[in-house]
Order: sequence, then C-alpha cells, then structure tokens
Amino acid sequence: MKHKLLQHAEIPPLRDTELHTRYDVHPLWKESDPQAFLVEHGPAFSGYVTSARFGVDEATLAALPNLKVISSFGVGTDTLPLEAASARGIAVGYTPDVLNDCVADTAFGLVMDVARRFSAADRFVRRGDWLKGQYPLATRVSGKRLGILGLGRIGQVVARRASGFDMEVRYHNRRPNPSVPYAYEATLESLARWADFLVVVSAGGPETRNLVSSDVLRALGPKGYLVNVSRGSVVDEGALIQALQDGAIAGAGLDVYADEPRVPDKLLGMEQVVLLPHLASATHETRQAMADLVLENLDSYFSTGKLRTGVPAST
Ligand code: 8YV
Repeated sequence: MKHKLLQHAEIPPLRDTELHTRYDVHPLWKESDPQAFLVEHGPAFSGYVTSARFGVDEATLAALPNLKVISSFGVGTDTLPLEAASARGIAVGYTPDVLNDCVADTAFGLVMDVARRFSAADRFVRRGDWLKGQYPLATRVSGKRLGILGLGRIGQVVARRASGFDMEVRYHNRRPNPSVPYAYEATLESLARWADFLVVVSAGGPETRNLVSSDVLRALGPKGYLVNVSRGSVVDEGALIQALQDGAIAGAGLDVYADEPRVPDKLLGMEQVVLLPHLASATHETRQAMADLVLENLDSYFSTGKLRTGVPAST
C-alpha cells in the first residue's frame, strides 16, 4: 500500500518527479476548508510535503497525529515547527546545498545591479532618455570590499564569486569559522563599517530578527550598499527605508521582504533599490534538484527510517 502524503501547496517541479506514482498524495490547497478536512482526515497521513515559503503551522501539525515525516522544498527552516516535530519524533527533511550556486549568483547579480545600476539603466533606455543625454556614472564593483553576514554554505559560495571580482571578503557569524580564509569581524557593525557591500545570507528566524538595524545601516554608510537574499526578517525594513530616504546608505538590492509578496510602497518609488520577487533559487535546474531531493528524502525515510538531508536539530 502506498504511503499517504498531504501536500500543502502546489510546487511545480514536483510534478516532474515520481512523487505521485510512488505515493498517494492529497493536495491540501485544493480543499475549500482545509481545517475541516484536517479534522476529518488528518489521522490518515504519515507524510507532509511543503516548502520553505509555506512551512507547517502548529495547528496543522496537531491535526496530523500519525505524521512521521515532513519533507520541505527549500533550505530555510524558519517556517517549520522544528521543536514540536522533534518532541513528537517527526523527521524533518529540507533541501540544502543544491541551491547554493543559484542563490549566490543572485546575491552577486544584486551586487552588480545595485552598484552599476543596470536595471535603472534599462528603464532609462526604454523611456527614450538616452536620446536626451548620458546615463549618470555608477559605482565600481571589482576590487571593492564585500562583507558577508552568515558565512555558511551559501555565504562561502558568495565569497568564491567575490574572489573572481578581486574583492576583499570579511564576514560576521555568531562564531568565527577557523576553516575559512576570510577575516572575521566580531560585530556586524564593524563588518558594515568596513564593507562597501554588505550581503545578508544568514538564516532567518528569531535569532537573526532585525540584526541589520539602523545602527548597522549607519555604519555601512552613504557609499555602502545592502544586499539581502536570506529573509526579510533579518533586516529592520522600517530602518532600511529610513536609511535609503536619508541617504544614510547608497542603495539596496533585495530579493526578500518582511511581508512577502507585499513590498512597501516607499521602496517601489526608489531608484536606488533593485527589487526582486524572491527568485534566488528559481531556475529550472535548481528547482528540479530541490524537488528531486524532496522526493529522495521521502523515499529514504520510508525505506530506511532516515532522511537523506534532515534538518540537523530534528534528526
Ligand atoms: C524558495 C527559499 O523560495 O530555500 C529557501 O529557503 O527561500 C527558496 O529557495 C522556497 O523554498 C520556495 O518556496
């Protein structure tokens, strides 16, 4: 008999895997009253398929008394109920590493775009403004200083990209990492003071909430740029808007926001920001690799009792 899985939302590349042939998958998002469905059918499901974006809320978890495994599409764990799952012995899988390159590429794309103002220049050409005069000079990227908040798996790939641009790299983590060749700054403020570009790639969640504060932005300074490809919650968005309005920093490249998909109107009106719709991992290749890993985690769990890539605290 096939294991019964509940799938929270449509995750397109999962259709190109064997998920539906190997499992009996029920699409929760098609239910008009998901809570009522859970009350009636919750006990039937042993697996839950979701994404880093949608996660699993505690009420859903409580309605699934026979749940054994959660398989999440994404590396972020801030929307997953890790403590409650671990207390009930539910295994939680996620998709680290396969998205490192594309997220690092996006971080670098934002560094380039916000400094060289390519997106704004594209708008300039389309408006016909080139016929009226030259586009203003921008800021050089090569050879500059790149500060990384969160030198983890993705941060280290960003650092490698930076070396190709002859940039000097320093980082701030909770603790220094003795195995990396980059200088450690003991505080985020000192990293921001040193950096021309501050790139945020740390994990989201309560421990990193609003780490990028108005003090950090002031330390980055009027010639500094902020790039965020991690979670909107890591940056105090109100302080960021204020810093951009005051010219306290030069610009920002953002893929993530505090309340996605809502982007504050004030940011929409600013020419010195580049705004992306949380697309860092969104390439055919990477999203397929993530979907494959969601399936591999389920297969591995149901055949061996162990995930291929389990969230560390939960395994
Ligand atoms: C995706 C992400 O946007 O992996 C993450 O944590 O934020 C992204 O890769 C997300 O998983 C898609 O729902």
